Amino acid sequence: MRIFEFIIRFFVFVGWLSQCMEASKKRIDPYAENELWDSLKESRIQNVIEKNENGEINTPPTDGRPYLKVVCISDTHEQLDKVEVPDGDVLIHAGDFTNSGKRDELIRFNNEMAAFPHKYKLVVAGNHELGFDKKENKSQRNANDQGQGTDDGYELLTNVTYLQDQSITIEGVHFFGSSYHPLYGFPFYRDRRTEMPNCWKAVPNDTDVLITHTPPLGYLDQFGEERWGCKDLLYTVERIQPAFHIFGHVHERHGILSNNQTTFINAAQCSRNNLIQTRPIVFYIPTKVSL
Ligand SMILES: *[C@@H]1O[C@H](CO)[C@@H](O)[C@H](O)[C@H]1NC(C)=O
Ligand SMILES: *[C@@H]1O[C@H](CO)[C@@H](O)[C@H](O)[C@H]1NC(C)=O
Ligand SMILES: *[C@@H]1O[C@H](CO)[C@@H](O)[C@H](O)[C@H]1NC(C)=O
Ligand SMILES: *[C@@H]1O[C@H](CO)[C@@H](O)[C@H](O)[C@H]1NC(C)=O
Ligand SMILES: [Mn+2]
Repeated sequence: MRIFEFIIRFFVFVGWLSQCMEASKKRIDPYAENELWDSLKESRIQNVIEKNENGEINTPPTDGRPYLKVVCISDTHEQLDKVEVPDGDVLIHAGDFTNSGKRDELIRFNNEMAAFPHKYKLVVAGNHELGFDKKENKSQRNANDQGQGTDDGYELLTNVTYLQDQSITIEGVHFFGSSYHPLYGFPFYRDRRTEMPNCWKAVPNDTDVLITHTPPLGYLDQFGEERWGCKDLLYTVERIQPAFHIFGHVHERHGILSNNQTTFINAAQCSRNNLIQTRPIVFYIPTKVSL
């Protein structure tokens, strides 16, 4: 009897041990730029901006100037139907609308987007849109994701404006969208040291609203003990000073910060375990077209 109990306990122990070892294999980015941020943050402004019950973070111009109402969402992970999307002029999705870029999910997303009343629908891909990155080195893809996704899946997104290193001007307001990020094992991953510094050179200097999947370093980018944000993106935003920078990617950092030049919006809708838990973020921006 005793021996039997011992054997059971032994196997329970072995099971626990192997679980611990599995957890410790969790990939930590050896090039995460936490220490760099520690040295930068002293000289950076980070004011927390609140949203009201309608998700709005500012008000339309009060002097009668025309404006766009822009609604921001990100990281809906195949649950866009569970998000209450306010009406507006522009709807922005900053990536991760699927879990693995499945064809059926892309078609569903396209149809769901078509049903929204917004005149303009701007979409960038996230790291979960497998097959969207023509330059991906697929041998580096995470084991679970090998062979998944839809090559050139963005071609199915016929009811939205898909932006991959591209601009669109809406009533004089310049939008630019891009998907690169430094989280390895996924599409649009680029090496922090050798590739990331070149990734943002295409961002036009006159961008008013920048849309990326990743946050910039230090702004709503902390995942556990790692900072997933990109330092070169931070430098680019600080140089260009767009009025708004929209992103997602780090689910648990949904929120809004301002450095008094740019308003940073992490519009992720999902929780860490991929369930919808937040609401869209809304801002108003004056148009540059005189009537
Ligand atoms: C959405 O896309 C589908 C497939 O391309 C197309 O048949 C449909 O007409 C589009 N819907 C709208 C509202 O544009
Ligand atoms: C793709 O990744 C593999 C594994 O890291 C590497 O050996 C190979 O050189 C890479 N290919 C290219 C074209 O960079
Ligand atoms: C932005 O301005 C800089 C400095 O004038 C210039 O070198 C760069 O080419 C511009 N970038 C773009 C994308 O136009
Ligand atoms: C940034 O803006 C806030 C709120 O308007 C203001 O209190 C603060 O003094 C500003 N900081 C700088 C350095 O301009
Ligand atoms: Mn995501």
